[in-house]
Amino acid sequence: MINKEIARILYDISEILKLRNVQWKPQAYNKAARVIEDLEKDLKEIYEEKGLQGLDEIPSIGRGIAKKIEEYLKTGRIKEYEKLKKSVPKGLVEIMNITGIGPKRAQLLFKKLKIKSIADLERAVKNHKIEKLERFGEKSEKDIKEEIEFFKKRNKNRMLLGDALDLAEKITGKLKAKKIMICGSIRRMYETIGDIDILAVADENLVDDFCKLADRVLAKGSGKTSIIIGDRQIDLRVVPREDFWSGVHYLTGSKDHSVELRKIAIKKRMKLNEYGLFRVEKKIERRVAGESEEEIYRRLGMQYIPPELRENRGEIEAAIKKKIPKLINYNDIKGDLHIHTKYSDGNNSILEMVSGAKKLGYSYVGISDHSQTRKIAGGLSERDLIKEIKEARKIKISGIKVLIGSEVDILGDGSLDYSDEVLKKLDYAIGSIHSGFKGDVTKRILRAMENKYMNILAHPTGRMIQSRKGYELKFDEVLRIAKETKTLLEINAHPERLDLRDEMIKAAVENGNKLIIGTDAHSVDGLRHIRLGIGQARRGWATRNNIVNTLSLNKLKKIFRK
Ligand code: DGT
Ligand code: CA
Ligand code: CA
Ligand code: ZN
Repeated sequence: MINKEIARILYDISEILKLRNVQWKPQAYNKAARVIEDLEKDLKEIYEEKGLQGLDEIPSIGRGIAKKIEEYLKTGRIKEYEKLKKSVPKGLVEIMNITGIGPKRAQLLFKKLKIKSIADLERAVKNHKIEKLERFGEKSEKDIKEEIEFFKKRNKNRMLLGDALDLAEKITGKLKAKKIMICGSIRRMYETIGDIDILAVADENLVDDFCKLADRVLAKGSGKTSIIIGDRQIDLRVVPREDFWSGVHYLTGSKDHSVELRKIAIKKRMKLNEYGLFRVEKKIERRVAGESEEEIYRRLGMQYIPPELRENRGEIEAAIKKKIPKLINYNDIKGDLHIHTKYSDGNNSILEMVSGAKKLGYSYVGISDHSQTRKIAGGLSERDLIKEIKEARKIKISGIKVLIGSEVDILGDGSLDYSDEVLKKLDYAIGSIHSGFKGDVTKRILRAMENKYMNILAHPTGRMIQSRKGYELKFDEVLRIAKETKTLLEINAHPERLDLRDEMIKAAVENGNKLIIGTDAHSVDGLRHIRLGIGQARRGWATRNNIVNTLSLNKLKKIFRK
């Protein structure tokens, strides 16, 4: 998790530099932070293997930032960062966590109202000081109030699913066990994770090896061992072989799901616990299931329920009626169409991204860089887009077809950020809302979907799991018009987005909308997050039929024609 720590510092540096009106550098730090976040390999490992050179070779990381990373790895701190932190009131960086407050507004609030913490800001809102400020006004004050509430509510102690899954796999990858499984909320692909739960049938040194990975051992025992890595807790439970699957079932939860199953077991004169399903007769218990999870559900008189559905949200009733659909599988995706390259704000070339997609076994891949209005993300002018199209059309790699699309901003009036003349040259267009969250976004989206060149609505709600609530949306309307105009709704698989979220996916599926899963990858490493999107699709009861990028390219192209 050292990557996460370092990325956070680089983000911080970027914010402070922005506050100090430094040009360009903030973007460089921001970009470096993002690359590091996406990186699969540990910076420490890279440094141990190849030294400073190794860090320098990471795309978007220049010598200067590489040296800072080295300093952190060696000393646990970055001097310049410590200095920078002292150069601005600490709270200013803090209040920039509130959506809608950037460096300019933060400075203004500090100058006019001496605001230097979120608490100060809250007080000012309460006393209606903000609405009187020039460049703010009543509406601003109300928005800030809402965003502060959102900021306070979000539980910063939970990890993003993507981070937790990476960490959990890193841990299990280093352990030797007869059987081992990541359970709990990760196995259910829940969007945020409290702690990591691992179940194993032990080999000799398992528990000791596990403890060696720890920064701190909380409890060590033959049954359950808990450790801390970074600021994260990982629980390892060890069970005898015959209890493995009943243990996996118990530890996968959710608790609500298990409690409901237990009630059903009792009605059938049975008992369900972490050791299996037992028939109770004259006080004698006999295990009737526990060899597999399938068996447990079968013996309870219901269909198997995949982990992603185990939230006690109607899945048990459905399983009794044999109404659990065949969910989309993790290997069903044939291509990823939401991909950024160096042309806009990505870190790899078109060729590198295409090769990366091929490695994942895809049969097609689509490039979708940002459009001209989105300048801070390196959005392409029409001329540059045409250049990109030309370059992409030249790429020929056997076994994978390259499509060229664009992630086009939906402008304030609902029009798209490129002329039809240019849109016509693309294989497909993704429409996105990136600004103007406070206006009537529904109206903009509806109008954009009427445009026959817009095939996909990206990250439909605009939320970021731990930092942004997203815009207000009349989702029913969006579903209706999307269906009517044959616009696909995206399940954005970026670890911070997961947008649409599970419940909305379910609503879309029930309404008969077509969906597409895209990673929004900004680097080759980012492509692997597709599984997070598939997990959300499964949590939303989606089958292969609901997700268009399970189709062959020919069939997909037919869907693109509006
Ligand atoms: P988290 O860690 O907050 O993201 O969520 P979980 O679901 O991983 O919850 P956690 O770590 O507290 O517990 C792991 C699993 O253990 C949980 O999914 C189901 C099971 N479990 C925990 N407490 C109970 C309980 O009181 N009753 C039952 N039946 N199962 C429990
Ligand atoms: Ca857990
Ligand atoms: Ca736990
Ligand atoms: Zn994107």
